[in-house]
Amino acid sequence: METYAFVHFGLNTFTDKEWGYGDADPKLFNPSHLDCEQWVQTFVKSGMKGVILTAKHHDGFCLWPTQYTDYSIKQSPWKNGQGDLVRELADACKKYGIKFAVYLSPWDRHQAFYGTPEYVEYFHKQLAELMTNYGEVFEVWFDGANGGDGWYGGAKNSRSIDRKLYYDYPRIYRLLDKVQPQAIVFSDGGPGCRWVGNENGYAGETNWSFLREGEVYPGYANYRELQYGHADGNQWVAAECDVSIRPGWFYHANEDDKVKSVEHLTDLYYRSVGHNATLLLNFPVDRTGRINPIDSTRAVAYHQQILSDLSENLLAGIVPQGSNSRSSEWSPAHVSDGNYDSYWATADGVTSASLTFAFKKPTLLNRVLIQEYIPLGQRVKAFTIDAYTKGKWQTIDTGEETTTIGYKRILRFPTVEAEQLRIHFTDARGPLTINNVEAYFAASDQRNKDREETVAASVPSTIPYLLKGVTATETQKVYDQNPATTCFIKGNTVVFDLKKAQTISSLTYLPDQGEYPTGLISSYEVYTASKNGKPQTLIAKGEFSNIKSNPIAQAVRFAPVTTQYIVVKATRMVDNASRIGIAEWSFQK
Ligand code: FUL
Repeated sequence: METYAFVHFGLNTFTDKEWGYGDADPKLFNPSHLDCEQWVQTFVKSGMKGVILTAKHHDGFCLWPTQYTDYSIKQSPWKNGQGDLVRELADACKKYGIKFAVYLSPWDRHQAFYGTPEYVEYFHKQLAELMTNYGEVFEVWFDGANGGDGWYGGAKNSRSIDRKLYYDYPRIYRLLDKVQPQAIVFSDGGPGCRWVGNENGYAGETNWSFLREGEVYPGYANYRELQYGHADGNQWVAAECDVSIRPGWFYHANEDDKVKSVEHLTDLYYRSVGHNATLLLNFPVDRTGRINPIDSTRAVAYHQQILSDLSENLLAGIVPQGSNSRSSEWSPAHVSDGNYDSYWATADGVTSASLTFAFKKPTLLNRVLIQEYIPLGQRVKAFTIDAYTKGKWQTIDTGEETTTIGYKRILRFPTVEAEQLRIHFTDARGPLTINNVEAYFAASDQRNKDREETVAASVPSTIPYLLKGVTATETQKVYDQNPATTCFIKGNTVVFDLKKAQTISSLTYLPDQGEYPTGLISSYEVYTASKNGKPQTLIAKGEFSNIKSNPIAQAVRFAPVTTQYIVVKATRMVDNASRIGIAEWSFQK
């Protein structure tokens, strides 16, 4: 399906949170102009082939009138409690011809019995309800997050479950095989498709659609390897790149100026779809119940950009020369015949061969698209792209590892003028089966590889401060507006000296931005402090939700307080880290 949409919408939209604790009042859910057709029309215009809705997020609030809990839209003022959002979206999808799917959070911070066998029954029944009442779904999204803390019917404690066994997934798969056999099951390790190991929207340049069966589970420590897959895996679990068009998954008005740019989205397309993965682009529907115009405009413009980049296939109609062919039935002509089910194959044992396309006249190009015939598996391990210009062959430097291909690989490179183009497959797991090769000249040759880091990292400027017990050079790192520098502080407290008594009403924390960030605060308490850093009055207390998977800047707002000293206590650290890592920290009036 290449690209499809995600929608995060629910009580969090109205409480301005990323993870609800499970105690928010359902009456807060009251979109003024909810319009699922507006969502779907946006997706269609953005080239998306389907949509996945957060029917229930971690807070347990259900967007359909489930018969198994009252914690749902039934108790909201929206349509006087008579509405069914899942139905409205499913209907809109049918009307405009895209596919429909649901996200159902296994973790539920509302239910008192979360953690007991009774909850598992509840979860399975809810799934059955969604799977039998709303028509065909193309995917079922089981989120791997199980953060522990929650409201749990008022118990307000922390619960841990066995992530591998608790939810009884084998029984879920049996249900799905029966009622929705076509549905792809998403989770960290599949079995249908896998998380790509980041929430930034890209897969590795090397990306195998395999995992070693049974190895990956929610909470899997080496999750970053999911970007690449397992070269020696024995299970087909293609990568899906989930990313939000804004830093957060849910709508926050203060992110209106942080919607990803057209260049950024275009770049993500090349690094997801162009890296043998799918792109699952999230739209945080706003409080009116519509996709914000900033987001819809960007999404449509990004799609236009891709259409324009890849508009005229320069290889159409050129029959290439192959250095090997299994037989005439699998001739090289099949890679440019526009038919997905015909392909070029090499003879048994031939795992290295080339295809050469001769242009009628010297031709400018800067994109090459290659597809393997994946019904017969993913095979190519390495290749080069060579251009023949003015009497000699030269390998094009794509700036990427030219390793795997899979369903689709798209390479971008500085424009070359070529008389001939050669794809040299140098190594493969078996005979080559290539079904398509295309080449393009994209007029706008944008490559903004590091753009997402800058967008995610922008933190408002701060009123000046010193950090107690930390050198000036180290302190500098936390307010230099440079997300690449991180200050690490031993222990679990940080004391800020604002130099004089100041009135503040919010703070923003940007954690370490490294590829494997460390020192992430997941729960905090903020106090006014005495001169020597002793906590006095509690100002704010809460969690930095989802910080491990999506380490974006998070703001905390509180009643204005006037103080010179502030102490921040990390009451919980990701992976029980023994030091706090801060890329940026700021206080605002
Ligand atoms: C994560 C969740 O914790 C986030 O809130 C979001 O739903 C994202 C898509 O998956 O695991």
